[in-house]
Amino acid sequence: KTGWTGINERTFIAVKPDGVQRRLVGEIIRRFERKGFKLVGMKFLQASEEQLRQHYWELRERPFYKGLVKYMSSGPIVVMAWQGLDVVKTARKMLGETNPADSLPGTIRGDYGVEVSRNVIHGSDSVENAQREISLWFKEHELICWEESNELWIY
Ligand code: FUP
Repeated sequence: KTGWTGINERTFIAVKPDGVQRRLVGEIIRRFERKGFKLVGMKFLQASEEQLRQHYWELRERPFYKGLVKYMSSGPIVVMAWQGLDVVKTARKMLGETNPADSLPGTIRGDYGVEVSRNVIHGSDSVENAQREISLWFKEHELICWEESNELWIY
């Protein structure tokens, strides 16, 4: 578990099909970059229902589960792993509440969402779930541990 909390904490973020179709991918990446978090994994893919059933396993008894899996597999998504101090909790703040109607302006769902079932973005709700979700969506070699170069890029 060492290395997963503190400054090297990681969270799993996904731009949902509505977010991709509404061209919000760049805006979402921009917010995480400007906040200061580090991108350590990213893929564009159309997920299978099976993968989504695993991802949302904890919600399997909920009435919206079937529809959620269908919608999430209905089009491409962008899956990302972001790293930084307290990133799980901070990312949840940046996302807003599950229901966009309860989300303050300034949050991603507050600024871009309307409906709970089309809420633009997913973010892990705990460090444990972040670990589980990152290993569900990424192979080990797809996560890049990179450091800033001390080369000068501007002349
Ligand atoms: P969150 O952690 O904010 O993603 O919220 P949940 O894990 O409770 O729900 C997962 C997803 O299920 C939400 F992003 C949207 C969907 N959902 C509904 O469609 N209806 C609901 O009443 C609650 C959640």
